Order: sequence, then structure tokens, then C-alpha cells
Amino acid sequence: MGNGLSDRRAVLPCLPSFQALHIVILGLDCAGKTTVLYRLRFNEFVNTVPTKGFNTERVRVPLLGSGGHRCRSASVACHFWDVGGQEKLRPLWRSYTRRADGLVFVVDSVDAERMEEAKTELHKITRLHDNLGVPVLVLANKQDLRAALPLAEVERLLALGELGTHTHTPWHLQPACAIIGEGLQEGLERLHAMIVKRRKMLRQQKKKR
Ligand code: G3D
Ligand code: MG
Repeated sequence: MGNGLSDRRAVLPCLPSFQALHIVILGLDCAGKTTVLYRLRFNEFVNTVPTKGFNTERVRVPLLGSGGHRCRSASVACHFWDVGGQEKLRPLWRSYTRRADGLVFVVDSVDAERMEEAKTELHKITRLHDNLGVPVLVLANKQDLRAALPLAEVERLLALGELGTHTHTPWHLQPACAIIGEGLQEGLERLHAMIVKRRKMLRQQKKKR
């Protein structure tokens, strides 16, 4: 089973590349970030090796109109940055997120032991001045595994509720299985909707000034 992204991509109209959204994929090492990136890019599972620096790909993501979205035949160009999640690489995250339109934060739903560490990193990056209010898609990855924590537990352990109250960060928690692509389409549509909403709000604020 796949997510069918590339089949749909082929028949969708092209948008100019300057409209590409800058989306940064973050999370602890081994969460599945690179698997997400290559699943989006190639629509197939690609065996990964630990990311030493970053991987980047431009992908046209179809907007199929789920979740109440009205856009039925559009797609959006996304420039994804997948940045290494090892502890020594995490200080680099802020350079990649500086001009981000949205963040994808990937967590290994089985790794209960490191959920606290993931929470700390997620809250740290969203509190940075440049990232205040930048929408976050949290992917609760590896939901195919029996030991995966339920979504409500992931939400509690990551204290996602605090994102909205402390930093006004719009977020969406999406169950996913990156190796088969499940949940990625839905998650990205929600992220896109949050980005569009934020841009509109920023435009209105600017007009009022
Ligand atoms: P990272 O880029 O966040 O460090 P990777 O993580 O994408 O390199 O993935 C780390 C490991 O998790 C890989 O296995 C990968 O196949 C696996 N993985 C990624 N997503 C999923 C998923 O949804 N389900 C399951 N079961 N495994 C997943 P290896 O064995 O190469 O370490
Ligand atoms: Mg990686």
C-alpha cells in the first residue's frame, strides 16, 4: 500500500517554484525523518542511513481537499529540509528553521523513553523568536508497530496543549507510518491549511498597522 502521491502529482497543475513552501523536518535521531522525506519524494520506501548533515528535496504535494479544505485540483510545491536529529546536530536546527513556513516534527511512537527528550526539543525550537507562531505538524510515526503509544498519550507526553498557550503555535498531531506513507498526505494538508491561515492573519495584521 502506498500513498499514491506521485500518481496524483503527475496530473496536477504546476505552480511557479517561487511559491514553494519552506518546510523543515525535525525530530530526534531514528524517529523516521529521512524515511518521511524519501517517501514523499519517491513515493516508495528508501533504506536510510543516519543523517550527518541534512537532506533536501523539492516535492509537489497534491491538495486533495480532505479535512474540509475546498481546494480540489491544486497542488503545492514544498521545499523540504530534513535535518539530522543527533544531539550534536540539534544546535543547527535553528539555522534551517529561520525562514520556515512550517515545521514537521517526527516522533517515534514506540520510543516512550525518549518522549521527554522529544518534548524538550520541540518546545525549545517553537519558542525561538523566528519560529513563534510557525505551524507544526507532529507526526506520531511508526504506528504500524504494536508497541506504538496511542495518539492521546503522545499528545500528553509532548505537552502539545502548551504549544498553543505558550507560543501561539498552531499544531496538528497526525498518526503516521512513514515506511508505507500512511498519514503523510492528511498531515501535510493540515499543515498547508495552517500555513495559509497564518499568512492571512499576518496580512490582516499588517494592513491594520
Ligand atoms: P531519522 O532520519 O529520523 O534518523 P530514519 O530516521 O528515517 O533514518 O529511520 C530510522 C529507522 O526507523 C529506519 O530503520 C526506518 O526504516 C525506520 N522507520 C521509519 N519510519 C518507520 C515506520 O513508520 N515504521 C517502522 N516500523 N519503522 C520506521 P533502520 O532499521 O534502517 O534503522
Ligand atoms: Mg535521517
